[in-house]
Amino acid sequence: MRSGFIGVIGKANAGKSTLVNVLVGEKVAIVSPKPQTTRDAIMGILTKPDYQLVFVDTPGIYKAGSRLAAQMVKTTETAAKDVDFILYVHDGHGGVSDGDIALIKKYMSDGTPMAIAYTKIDIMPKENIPADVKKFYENGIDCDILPVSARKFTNIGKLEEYLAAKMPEGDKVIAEDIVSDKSEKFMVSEIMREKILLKFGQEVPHGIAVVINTFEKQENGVYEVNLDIICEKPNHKAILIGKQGSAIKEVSSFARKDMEKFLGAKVFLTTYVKVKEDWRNRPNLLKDFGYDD
Ligand SMILES: Nc1nc2c(ncn2[C@@H]2O[C@H](COP(=O)(O)OP(=O)(O)O)[C@@H](O)[C@H]2O)c(=O)[nH]1
Ligand SMILES: [Mg+2]
Repeated sequence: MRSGFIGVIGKANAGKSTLVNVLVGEKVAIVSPKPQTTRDAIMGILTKPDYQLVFVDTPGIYKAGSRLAAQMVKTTETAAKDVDFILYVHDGHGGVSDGDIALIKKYMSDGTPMAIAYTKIDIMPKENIPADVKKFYENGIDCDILPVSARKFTNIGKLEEYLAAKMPEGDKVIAEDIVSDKSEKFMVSEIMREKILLKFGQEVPHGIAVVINTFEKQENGVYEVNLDIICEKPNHKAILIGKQGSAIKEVSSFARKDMEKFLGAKVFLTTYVKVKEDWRNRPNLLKDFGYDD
């Protein structure tokens, strides 16, 4: 038996959470085209008869513009330290920049074994792959590079086998029926945030927090979920609610359906939109909203 922790690192939007979800085979982290979708380190656990892979999905690396963002970068740095292996996720369709090379070298220098998942190959010309691999090697990046597509499941099985072989010998550390370290309540709040990220334009989503007030399974099997959507500005609140509540109705309906799929039960969802100015820079509010240091 082999088992170990794999830190999943890379730039914002590279495709880290999508890759972890397909490897685990269940959604453990939300995904959107917007950077900074993942705010916490989330464990996704894959258990097979011969191995257990514990992926630590991270918020990723980007320029911190707020206290919350600084905390997220720190979460990523910490997660990169206490692992057996680093899977650096590189968005192949974005090419290879000097910044990419510098970042990868920085993680290589820590001494933790590392490989690169070169992802999103479904949306790029195949002939770019060898050229990029050459560029990595010529710049001193000599770790293994595995081209994959999380969306099309290309080489996902190969990546899984590769990682399993890299894990140290040892018994599994987590019970085999567990796929995430996060609670159902956490996932339900994340589903709400995901639907907001997917629905609204650039400005609103980053300043959103979702706070669950009630999360209860009733005797009839229906989950009662009552939550607050926190935004930063009164005009964001107006956008979130929409004309006669049309926007919040639509987004809540999508969220409810996904929550029902995730919980395997009916959900009775009520949502409120509240404004907390500049909450991403206020330590007390960050704590209240679950973004504890
Ligand atoms: N075409 C394509 N898109 C992908 C792939 N993996 C992720 N994406 C998209 O890239 C965006 C960012 O993905 P996400 O997993 O949230 O990135 P993260 O910030 O690194 O966790 C989302 O819109 C995903 O649907 C892939 O293999 N192929
Ligand atoms: Mg993510």
